[in-house]
Amino acid sequence: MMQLFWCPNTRAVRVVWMLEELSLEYELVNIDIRDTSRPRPDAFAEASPMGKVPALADGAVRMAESSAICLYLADRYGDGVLAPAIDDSRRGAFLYWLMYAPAVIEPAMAERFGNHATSRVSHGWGDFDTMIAVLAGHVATHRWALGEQFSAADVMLGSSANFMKMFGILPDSAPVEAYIERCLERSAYQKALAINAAGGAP
Ligand SMILES: N[C@@H](CCC(=O)N[C@@H](CS)C(=O)NCC(=O)O)C(=O)O
Repeated sequence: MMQLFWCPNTRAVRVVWMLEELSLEYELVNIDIRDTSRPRPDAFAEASPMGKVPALADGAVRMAESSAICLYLADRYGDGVLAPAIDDSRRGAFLYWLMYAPAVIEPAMAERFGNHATSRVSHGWGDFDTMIAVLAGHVATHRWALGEQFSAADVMLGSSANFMKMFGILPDSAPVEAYIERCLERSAYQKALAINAAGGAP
């Protein structure tokens, strides 16, 4: 059975959401990210050179990075449901929004948390306000990242938007709030949040 190396209240919860969307069987292996002195499974070290969760062991596959794991799971097990096929014209937009979370939202969050100076042109993520404006503009006119079809991109965008809300840095934005609510209505996300609240118990 595939193993997800995770820790409650981290980005790993989004991969639990993804696994639940796909109704896959998996084992949660808890990694205490705050105590590096505790022994860690070899498979975790192989999967995550940075020692970060989430990380995945699936057969011979070892990998980390939540967006990469979501893409892997969608392509490998989604049967076209959570990711458009390689030759589908929506694939480009899908990849853009999937990567928008780690490439734009998360660095912009760090900018906001750290009170760093903005530099829209030279910073790869633009700046926090533009990041929010672009996200809000898209979800104001699209139910999901791709329109009517929910996809792995929404697992990344929705969980990132919900992080911003939970951390109190989401500015007033009715479209983003409504998008988070749409995500929270999904039973797979509810199950992942319940697993998280229970510390890993299903
Ligand atoms: N870009 C990575 C970020 C992963 C990450 O930073 N995970 C944090 C928890 S949210 C972690 O494992 N921190 C422990 C550490 O870095 O030692 C992803 O999206 O998977």
